[in-house]
Amino acid sequence: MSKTVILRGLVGAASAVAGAVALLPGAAQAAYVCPANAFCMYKNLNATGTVSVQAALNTGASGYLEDFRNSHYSNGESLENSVSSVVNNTGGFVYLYDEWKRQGTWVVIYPHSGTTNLDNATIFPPDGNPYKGNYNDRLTSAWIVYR
Ligand SMILES: [Ca+2]
Repeated sequence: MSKTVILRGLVGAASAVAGAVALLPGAAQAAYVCPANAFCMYKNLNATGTVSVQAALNTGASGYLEDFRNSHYSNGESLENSVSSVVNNTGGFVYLYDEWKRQGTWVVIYPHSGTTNLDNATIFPPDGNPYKGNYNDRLTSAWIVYR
């Protein structure tokens, strides 16, 4: 390999590193703000961390996601068993489930309710009375319903 080729390679690598750094969010960068009329799911509490704004839950009409294994955050990670907070800026009721296909226990997120952390939620069992519990990192399906 000639000296010229090696130098070109080094310059290319340096440019790639500079480009990657420019794309990385800064540590102090504000969390993604969920837009008006949108429903957003966040990996961390208090509407922080990587975010997911799923098309099926953001049409302005009722819709659902049956299996979070097929859905992802903006950084590419799976939603399955990892959502910690949600923001509901829509006029719909959002039902969040801990099993696929809207099965198992569920949590209700009321219309225009802003940020909800799932670590201290009111959980509804399929039968019996609702209770307070930890729903953090448990979501696997969701349903938005406009009444
Ligand atoms: Ca989480």
